[in-house]
Amino acid sequence: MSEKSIFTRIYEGEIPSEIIAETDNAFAIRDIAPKAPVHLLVIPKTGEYRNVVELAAGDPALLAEMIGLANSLAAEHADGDFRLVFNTGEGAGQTVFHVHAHVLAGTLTEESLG
Ligand code: DGP
Repeated sequence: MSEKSIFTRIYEGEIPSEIIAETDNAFAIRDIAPKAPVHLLVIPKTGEYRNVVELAAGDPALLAEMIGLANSLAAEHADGDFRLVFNTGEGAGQTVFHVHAHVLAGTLTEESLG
């Protein structure tokens, strides 16, 4: 069995981080290194999908649930507009291989796109 991801450890309470919202199958935290005024992560509660391509093929309803949660968060924490980023693969900057969406809102900078 593969090791638990950092996000599973956060969801299970092993690593402290405030869960700011959740749905049946996904939860949200603040990114530890924000790249925009609002920078949240929307994460499935289980880590079986490594990236968004695997998630879209394996459980499209969960992907839709994550997008719905991102939309609610953007309405609550910003003016409702948001950018959704799924880094996919090391070459694209993915560091945690438990699929997650970056929800970026507020005034975006060049850095927030990188
Ligand atoms: P990515 O590069 O797409 O795999 O993004 C992983 C993000 O996870 C990165 O922006 C930083 C964030 N992150 C990593 N460890 C922690 C943590 O322990 N707590 C929180 N809140 N965020 C974390």
